[in-house]
Amino acid sequence: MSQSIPLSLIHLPCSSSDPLLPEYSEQTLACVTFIQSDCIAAEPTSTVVQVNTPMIGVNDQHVELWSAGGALSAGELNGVKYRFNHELLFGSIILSESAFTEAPAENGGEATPLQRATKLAFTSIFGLLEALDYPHLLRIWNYFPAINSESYELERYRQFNIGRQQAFSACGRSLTKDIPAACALGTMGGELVIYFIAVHEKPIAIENPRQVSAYHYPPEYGPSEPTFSRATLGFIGEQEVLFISGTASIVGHKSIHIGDVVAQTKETLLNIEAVIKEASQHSSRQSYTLEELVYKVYLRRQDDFKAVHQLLVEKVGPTVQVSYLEADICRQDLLVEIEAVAGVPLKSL
Ligand code: 3EB
Repeated sequence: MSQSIPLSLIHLPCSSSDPLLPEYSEQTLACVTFIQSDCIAAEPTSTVVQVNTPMIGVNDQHVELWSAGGALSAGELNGVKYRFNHELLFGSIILSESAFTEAPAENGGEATPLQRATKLAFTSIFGLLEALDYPHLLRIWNYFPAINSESYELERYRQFNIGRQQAFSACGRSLTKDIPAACALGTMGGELVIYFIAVHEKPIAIENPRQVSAYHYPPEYGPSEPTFSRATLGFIGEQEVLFISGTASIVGHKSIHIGDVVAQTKETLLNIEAVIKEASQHSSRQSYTLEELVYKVYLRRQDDFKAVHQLLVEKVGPTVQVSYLEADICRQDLLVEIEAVAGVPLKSL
């Protein structure tokens, strides 16, 4: 069944005090807000996801509306809230780590609260996807506080990776094949917040020839490898979409240009170019270009905003579509991470 109204994105300015226009809210899969939450009209029918990564730049604060055509249905299963049409499902789960501080019965308290929260989140998501028959995770966004802090003698990002990988294994999913595009960022505080898009049709997972696949990172980056692909090419009816994972200044498996945000951004753009080149080889349309992408840039330090934006304008073009968020990158030595999407029409209201 083909879908005439595609998956699309609306950037709704926060300056507008108007409630969401009804024609948008009916088609709204989710409203993602980056802390400036007072500007959203929290529609009882729409799913609102609040991510505590403040938007940088005073003039273009916006919320992100994901919308799609067709009759949308909504529900909640095992803490996962979702909305879906015939072809895709948008879901989110928010878990408080404080609910996981009791020692687990099965393994003598070995698993940290974050690890167990992560495992439960992913297990609940996979359970929903099985139940509703949207088997393929296309893209998943992961956010939690203090990502670089150490607790229980292990960096929290590494704890997250253990829980994520355990859930993939427990749910019978491959750790290296057909895995989703993703990002994992440190927030300013609050819960573990995860949201995702799942589809019926099997996506094509894309890797970057300049980088070791994250699922093959050597043990120096933690006891469990991160379970994500560099990008996914998804098929939603007639629509082809490209989700590029969070991308950083990593070549091979090493962080490079330590301390130099401009050089890191240049290297990141080279990585994104390599990923879109790979994706284009699997695509039926003309090659993807840097110009057509919609970017989200995560900066460890707000003050780097001007230099990074200047570089993006230079490398991508003056019409670059980009939002900036303050967040901690999952390696202590990285200052910037960039994700992007193509094939999803963006309307800026
Ligand atoms: C990297 O390439 C940088 O753990 O889901 C990027 C995208 C990164 C996704 C994840 C981590 C994740 O390793 C970090």
